[in-house]
Amino acid sequence: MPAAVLVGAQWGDEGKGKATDLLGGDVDYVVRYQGGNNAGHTVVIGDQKYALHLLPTGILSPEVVPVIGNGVVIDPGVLLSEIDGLAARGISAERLLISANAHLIMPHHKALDKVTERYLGKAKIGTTGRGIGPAYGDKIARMGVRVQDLLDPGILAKKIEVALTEKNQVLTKVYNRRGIEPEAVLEEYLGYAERLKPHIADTSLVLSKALDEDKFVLLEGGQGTLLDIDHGTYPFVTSSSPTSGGACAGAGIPPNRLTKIIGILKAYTTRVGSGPFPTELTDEMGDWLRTTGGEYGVTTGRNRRCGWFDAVIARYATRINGVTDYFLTKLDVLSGLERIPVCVAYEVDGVRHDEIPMTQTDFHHAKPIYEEFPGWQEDITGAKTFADLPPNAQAYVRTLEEMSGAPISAIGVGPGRDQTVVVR
Ligand code: 2SA
Ligand code: GDP
Ligand code: MG
Repeated sequence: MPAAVLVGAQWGDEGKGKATDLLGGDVDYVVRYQGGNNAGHTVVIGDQKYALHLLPTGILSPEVVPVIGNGVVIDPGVLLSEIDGLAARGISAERLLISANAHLIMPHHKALDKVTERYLGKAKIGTTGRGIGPAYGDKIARMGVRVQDLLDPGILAKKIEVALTEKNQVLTKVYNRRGIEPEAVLEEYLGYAERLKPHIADTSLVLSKALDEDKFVLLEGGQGTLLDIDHGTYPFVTSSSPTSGGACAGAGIPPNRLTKIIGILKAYTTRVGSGPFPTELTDEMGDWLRTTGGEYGVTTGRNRRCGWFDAVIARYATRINGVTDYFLTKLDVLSGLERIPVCVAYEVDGVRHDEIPMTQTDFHHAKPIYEEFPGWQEDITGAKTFADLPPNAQAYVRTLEEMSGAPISAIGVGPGRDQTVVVR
């Protein structure tokens, strides 16, 4: 049976949480494959709103097994408080499986994330400050602490000791901060181990068996294509691979299991944190999109930067991820505009670019070339079918589909579970 990937096509916050939740009824496993509690996925069910950070969105569907894959970096304290928060609202995390190979975010990762951002000053990345980059850095440098180390107190103690011998030098000598006591960290993490033990599993094996048994596995990406460590706007990216290619490595399943790549595409563009953003609107129009679309960080509460739809980026996302279907979200936010500009190409120092420029230097100088499309005045939040949408909204969707190069199969017309128009 198939595995499907759900991936953000822009800079994150496209509405992946809602999209995963919608598919939840049909799937057996929902797997996070990268990132950590930098992610913020909002799901609205009736009058209840859930903001998930580390737990897969599948946690909200009782028949789904939620899985945290090996590619994720886990802050165990945050994970347990998220589990407790949901338990207080009557949602059980008993089914949760956590890969033994996933890496742990340690106190020094959070300290270093904050201090390095301060050190960069105006050149900062604008991270979420959750220790994501330093945790992945240690993973790649083979200095990481993994979930399975929680099961072996001797190894855990040694790994913490080795890591802090180096990191305390950096914290105290380079950044003039207080060092971190290894004994206190060990005690804290052994406490987490007790509670997390029943969830730890060989999740690659579990998923492989599930696929052999004809179960449906949904791989849920965090962040988005342009925040990918390789394919995003480096260095203004996150430290993992949200793109579909990263899904297999981060979940431990082979590429030939994937049958569907669902891209989540917002009807306009947002970005949170630093870095190039050609269609950004720094005027009242940008403020209007932020207010109307509720564009504030789910994890940090930061204002999201807002701008028009960028078809160059959508085409790029189609290509990099191999998108088979798009879910276009937040079309309702654009209701009421006279005309809607769409970026169709860039101009860089007098030269037209139909693709993202090869160098970041050029991308920083990219100016959008716009085409304008007529807007619609009707409220579309109650639309149930494509035919319910005003002609200009239908034409806007068809235009984005053509420019993106992959079919738009569903359209979001509001945050609620039932506010979705299925096109095909
Ligand atoms: P990090 O913390 O190392 O991953 O930050 C590196 C860059 O990645 C961006 N990033 C995000 N962008 C959009 N949404 C994210 N999740 C939250 C949300 C963000 C929030 O859902 O709203 O609350 O601020 C997310 N996570 C990481 C980040 O802004 C940096 O540009
Ligand atoms: P994610 O990180 O991709 O899961 O997205 P976020 O949850 O960070 O941000 C998306 C926001 O848009 C959330 O507040 C959702 O409730 C909301 N949302 C999702 N789809 C729609 C839609 O079609 N219309 C409207 N108005 N809001 C939506
Ligand atoms: Mg988000």
